[in-house]
Amino acid sequence: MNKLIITCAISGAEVMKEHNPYVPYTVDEMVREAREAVDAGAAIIHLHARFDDGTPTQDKARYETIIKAIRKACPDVIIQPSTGGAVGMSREERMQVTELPIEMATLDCGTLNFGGDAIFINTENDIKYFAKTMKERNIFPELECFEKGHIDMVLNLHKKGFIHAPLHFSFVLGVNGGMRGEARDFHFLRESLPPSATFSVAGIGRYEFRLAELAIHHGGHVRVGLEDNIYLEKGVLAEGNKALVKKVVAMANEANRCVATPKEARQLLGIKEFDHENIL
Ligand code: KMH
Ligand code: ZN
Repeated sequence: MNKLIITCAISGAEVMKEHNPYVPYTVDEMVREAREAVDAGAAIIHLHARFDDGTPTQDKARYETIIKAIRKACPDVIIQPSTGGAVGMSREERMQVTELPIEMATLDCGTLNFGGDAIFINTENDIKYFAKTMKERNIFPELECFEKGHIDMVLNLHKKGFIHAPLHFSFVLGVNGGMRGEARDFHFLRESLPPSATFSVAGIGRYEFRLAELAIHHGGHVRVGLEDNIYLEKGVLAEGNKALVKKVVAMANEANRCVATPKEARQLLGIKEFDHENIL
């Protein structure tokens, strides 16, 4: 089977140290969490910037500082900043990070309830704007889909020429207000993709490792990290992102599926060879 790409979502925008003390806020903490995740087997670091007090930010300068520091510690890793940011941010605010020379970023493909009165807004025009801007800036989008309608939106926009191949999807399942991450949900989404597409799963909370298991056995890729889940197992807090990555690596070993290096991940996804001179 193809090699397994492990993404680690080290920080998120909503999870706080009160939930798990390993959630990184400062630049040094971001570097620690990224380096340990990469050493454990992650090829991609999904990143939300924070200020030192934990406030989520899409501030370009803050991202630049964090990315440069991570790059120094992990020279080859794929760094994938979020353009989702935090609920309530404007699209201009969210897109600031794409003004930096980055190779990959998330592109959220639909609106959803996010609990209580919070709505994570991604209109069709937002998606077109994000896709166009990323294309112009040579940034490879990971297509975040929280339910089946988001996949259909991507396929429609792809057909109309707004989103270009290679199509790499991330099924983010188990968000309050989105689709659950049961086996039948996973298979329904996976079977809805064109054969040339690649996909990863990001299970929220208790879905993290259940979905990882399914993806490992069906040729998909896996995202884990404190953004999505703070527990190693029921009632046991993960001692950092590395613990979550190590658990997926053990699952992959058990299934005889090799883990991809960042270089191999670029080849599997169809991202250009890493250009150390021109990419942060
Ligand atoms: N924090 C969520 C509102 C992404 O990174 O692109 C959005 C999110 C998705 O986490
Ligand atoms: Zn995110």
